[in-house]
Amino acid sequence: MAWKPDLKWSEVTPKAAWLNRRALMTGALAAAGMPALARIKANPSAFSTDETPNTLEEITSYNNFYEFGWDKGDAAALSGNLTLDPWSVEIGGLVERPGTYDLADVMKGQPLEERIYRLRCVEAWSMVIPWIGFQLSGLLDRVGVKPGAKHVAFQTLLRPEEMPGQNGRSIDWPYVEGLRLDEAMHPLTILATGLYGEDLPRPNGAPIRLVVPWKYGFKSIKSIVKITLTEQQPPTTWNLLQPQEYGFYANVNPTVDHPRWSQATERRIGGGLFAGREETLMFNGYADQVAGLYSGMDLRTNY
Ligand SMILES: Nc1nc2c(c(=O)[nH]1)N[C@H]1C(S)=C(S)[C@@H](COP(=O)(O)O)O[C@H]1N2
Ligand SMILES: [Mo]
Repeated sequence: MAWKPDLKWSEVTPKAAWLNRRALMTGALAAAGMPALARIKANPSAFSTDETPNTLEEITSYNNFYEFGWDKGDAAALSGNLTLDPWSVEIGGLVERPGTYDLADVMKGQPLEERIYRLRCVEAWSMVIPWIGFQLSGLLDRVGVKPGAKHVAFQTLLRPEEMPGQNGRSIDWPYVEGLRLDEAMHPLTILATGLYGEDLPRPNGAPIRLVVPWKYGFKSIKSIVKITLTEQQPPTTWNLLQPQEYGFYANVNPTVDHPRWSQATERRIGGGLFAGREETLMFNGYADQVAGLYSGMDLRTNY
């Protein structure tokens, strides 16, 4: 996959499509009864892919967000009432400065960048999303990681009154995820607070979510309220649910199939009915950056 420095989504997208998207976006926001949001100032990044991003419509209407239901359209249909303000994140465990930080404080001093990343769901579909966010490492450095910490645990908001899917019992809520500390500190790992130059839409995990582009999408936990530095590997929702199918690592790997389907290829959302499937790339195309994190590990057993 090609890497080009300093690309913005407006530069990799044909102008007409860009203008259409802007119109559509404003329309979509108005339809949802939301005021047009202020543009976020974010710097371009050398980590961005030059692939054409999916449309805002695609990115906000085809979602996995089980807190709102099991269908791809449930988050778009049912997340409109989720209260985003006030929002705070409890940061604790093995850190020097534990506490409950409100969202503005979490973001304080962290340089916002646009990161156009590939997203590969374990269900074998994919998108390209122009996130806005900052490196998780910046936040971890600020709160101060204590020497014994080896992992980072994340937790999504638990609020069944506003998240109807949480009234179902098939998942043990809240949704939890985790990373090894070196994965969390990797420059590709971001906390996203926006996309397409605006605040993060609710279906995508507003107001703040993790994005780890070389792992299957389920690792990129949405609507985070708690971050805990731990020594032990933390429990993770899909691993708890189906340990034979979903591991802790969940690195995108075309050579290790899911027990029920192949992971060798993927369907790009928006590619059209007759678009062919694309080859899935090792570490979702980020092998040059992250393969070293797993040297000496058997990726077949550590799936
Ligand atoms: N809290 C929470 N985070 C979640 C999920 C979820 O259901 N709940 N779904 C995951 C899955 S399976 C995927 S593929 C991505 C989808 O992110 P997107 O909707 O922004 O494309 O979010 C991940 N994060
Ligand atoms: Mo997913």
